[in-house]
Amino acid sequence: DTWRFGLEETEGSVQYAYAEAFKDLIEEKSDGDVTVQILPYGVWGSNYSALYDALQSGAIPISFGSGFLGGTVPESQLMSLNYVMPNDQLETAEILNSDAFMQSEAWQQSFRSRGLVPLAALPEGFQVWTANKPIRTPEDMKGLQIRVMDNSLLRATYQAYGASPITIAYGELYSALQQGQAEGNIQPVFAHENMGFYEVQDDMIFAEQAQFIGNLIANEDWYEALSDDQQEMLQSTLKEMVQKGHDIQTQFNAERLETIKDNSDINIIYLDEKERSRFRELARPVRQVYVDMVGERGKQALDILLKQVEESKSGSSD
Ligand code: 6CS
Repeated sequence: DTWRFGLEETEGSVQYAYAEAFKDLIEEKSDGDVTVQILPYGVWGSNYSALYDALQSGAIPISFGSGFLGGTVPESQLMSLNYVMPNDQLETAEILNSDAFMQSEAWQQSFRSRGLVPLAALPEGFQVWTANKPIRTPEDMKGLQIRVMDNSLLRATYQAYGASPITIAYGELYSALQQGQAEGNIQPVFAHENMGFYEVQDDMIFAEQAQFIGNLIANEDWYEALSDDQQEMLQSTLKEMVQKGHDIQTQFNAERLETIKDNSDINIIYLDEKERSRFRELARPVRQVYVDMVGERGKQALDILLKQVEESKSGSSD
């Protein structure tokens, strides 16, 4: 069997490194019966809707889906809420991949009702702002044309902060920033480096408002047609990948921050707790926006997540 695996990111990304480690494990465990074929962004195409369509049709039976997935699985915008997850990134990975959340009826049905199966969640690092001016307060963000992924919840979040969010395709973002069409950007550190975005931005701001979460998703018919042994092999691999995914993302983000510092004089700002609290307050009502937007099933998923976070060791970033 060949398992085609679609990525929203290019080579040199966290999704790519995750896919390589996943491929190694699956090919080894299957004794060569399964070959995993990695299809990065740009290889399958570059329009995310086309990737999610291929996932729904089964042409690409495994794929990541993240901030652009809201049109296909509205409930998936849960992963875009700010100041909800614990600040501890490994804990976030464990909560999102726990049976209590990942296997819950609410989360499973959100995807299954669209012919998909959520397999795992990959935190890819904190979402870090960039702009051509320092941002420490909502006033600093006022009217800023910051680029967000195509997702109503992110637009609502950044409007709540006072910005004027705009959506631009990932592949067109570098030139949009360079030409000033977009005035700010939100990415994990590795992506600011991997896509060169930092070259055309002056300030980089760590507000710890959210981690970037990639959803690993399978086509439902494809998944259900796997033998019991293959499903078990896949599920046990996903469990192993929780820690590995965390190791990959922390290493990538730390190394790429050094690369950015070495190659630019970008101004790096870490918001303190008091500064963060202003954004946190503004983000709070957006939880209700999520519930109003996606309805009861999404509310259930959010409630399960909040309960898990509450019970976690470090507590939420809220
Ligand atoms: O900003 C984006 O559109 C993309 N950024 C990353 C880091 N992964 C996929 C996502 O679509």
